[in-house]
Amino acid sequence: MGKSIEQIESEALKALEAVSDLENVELLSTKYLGRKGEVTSFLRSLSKLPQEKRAEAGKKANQIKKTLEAAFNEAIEKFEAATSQTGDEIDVSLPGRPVPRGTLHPVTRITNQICEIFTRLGFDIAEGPEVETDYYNFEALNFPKEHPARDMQDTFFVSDNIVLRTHTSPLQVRVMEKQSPPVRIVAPGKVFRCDSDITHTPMFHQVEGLMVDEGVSFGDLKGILTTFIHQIFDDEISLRFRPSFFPFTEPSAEVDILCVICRGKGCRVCSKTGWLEILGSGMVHPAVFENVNYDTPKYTGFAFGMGVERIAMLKYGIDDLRIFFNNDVRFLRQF
Ligand code: 2NM
Repeated sequence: MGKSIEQIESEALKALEAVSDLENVELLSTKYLGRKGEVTSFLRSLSKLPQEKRAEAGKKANQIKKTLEAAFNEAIEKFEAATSQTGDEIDVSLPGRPVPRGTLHPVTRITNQICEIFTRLGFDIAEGPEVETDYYNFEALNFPKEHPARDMQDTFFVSDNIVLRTHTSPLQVRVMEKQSPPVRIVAPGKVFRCDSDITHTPMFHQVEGLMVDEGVSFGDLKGILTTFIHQIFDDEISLRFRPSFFPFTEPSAEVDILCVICRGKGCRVCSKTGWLEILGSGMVHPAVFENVNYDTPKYTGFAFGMGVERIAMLKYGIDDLRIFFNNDVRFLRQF
């Protein structure tokens, strides 16, 4: 048989009295109380004792273990308090903790890219309220009273006369009220529609554009929009103008690009048509000009509108719209 538990105890307490720093207290603690320490080994060796001696010896040894634990803890606390008081442990040469750097949201990036292209073409950026009156959102834009967009099903009403804007066109009416032609603006921002499924979120982003002057023609519309699409996608991409209808433009045209996924063969993304709808456009309806007291037909103009998320999805190959808005950093960090 080796040392008795009493011997171990007195040795440990004597050694503890002799140490003068935290590091050595911890070494000692390991020597006696660690997994292979002397006290621990002693306790383990008790299983070899005959049954009748085991209980008493175990009780004694456990008491001593507790006493030693308390003594070591007290010593650790004493040295810890001492070091934190002197401040010796602060290493001023350590580099600071890095602050994680964020990235622009993909919708912000694409909005900026779109606006930059139009800025280079001579357009100004216009911004304005997200809560609008019925007049600016619908009436001034030639939406008849019975138009489906003016239904509770499609528009968020704040009150009878106040809505969350369903497009950024009301801003263009506000600009035209204040400024005579020539006008060349793009209006980026949030818009709201009462709609929610895989391809629709109740809030999304639009960029709309407007150009008004003497002699602005459908040819100008085609030229500006063709240049824009070539710059935002690529110079080689094929596009087409397809007749359409909007209350605020006449004639109206939808602009499609050849499907970036299947190059026109037909696939799931383009619903087997080979084409992807990118934006709506048209020559501003004379009724809109009359509402802002523009001299029609002296002045003519074109307007267009596009969904930013849709363009971001096509550019980045994203197939679920909702991923833009659930704030998963694993998605957002990729941009
Ligand atoms: C579109 C499509 C066609 C548009 C019209 C106007 C305004 F104010 F001049 F009347 N702003 N935006 C317009 C025209 C928007 O979005 C699909």
